[in-house]
Amino acid sequence: MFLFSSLPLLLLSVMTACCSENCEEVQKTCHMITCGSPGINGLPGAKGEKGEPGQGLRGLQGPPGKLGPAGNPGPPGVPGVMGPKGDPGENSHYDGDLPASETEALRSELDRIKQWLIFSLGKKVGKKLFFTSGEKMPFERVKAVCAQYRGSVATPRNAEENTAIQNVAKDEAFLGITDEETEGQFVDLTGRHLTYSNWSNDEPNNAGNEDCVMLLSDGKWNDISCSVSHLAVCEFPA
Ligand code: FUC
Ligand code: CA
Repeated sequence: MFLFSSLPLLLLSVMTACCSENCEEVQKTCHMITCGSPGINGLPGAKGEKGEPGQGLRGLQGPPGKLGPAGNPGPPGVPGVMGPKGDPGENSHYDGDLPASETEALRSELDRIKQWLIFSLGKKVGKKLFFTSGEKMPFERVKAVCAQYRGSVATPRNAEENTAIQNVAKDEAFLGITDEETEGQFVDLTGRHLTYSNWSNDEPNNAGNEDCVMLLSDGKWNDISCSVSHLAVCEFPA
């Protein structure tokens, strides 16, 4: 009795175990046979061709990359325009009066410098200093050079000055004396008549038109052409 009533259940269990895999054919006939173990999987098929790009939305743009290295310095720029004038400095109220002690110190220092110059280069006679640049040039140029240094062409007013110029020059030198204005009337460069002269014998002779005067090596004077070149000797206030 138990065997008969359990038979359908037993059959159903066998069918379920056997038909849990694939095939309908087997399913159809399975209740008639005893099922074996599942087969081994076959080899993978050939790789298919690459598909078309998908239709999905693009992703969001990523964050900016890291800052790159600094570039090389550029060429210098053009100079800027000049700025406006600055404010007056702290000494703008200086009234020009140095303390007496400083004035005296400056005067003393200037005197020392003058003494060095006279000692090494020039001669001092009374209130005059005589210097030479050591260059020879025509008379017009001598006048220009002496004026450039705020002096004038050496013009002896007495024997002592004449000797001083002779010692500074040690060569033939122009004097600040001419008769360019009136032939035979020798004057200084301010136009004043001479109160001292030291002409060599038979001079001035205006040989071939001579309007300038040179100091000879012996200290005597000779009238000569203004266009020849002689040593420039200048005089300055001491
Ligand atoms: C004498 C001078 C002239 C010139 C000539 C060579 O006649 O008077 O100035 O130096 O010599
Ligand atoms: Ca002469």
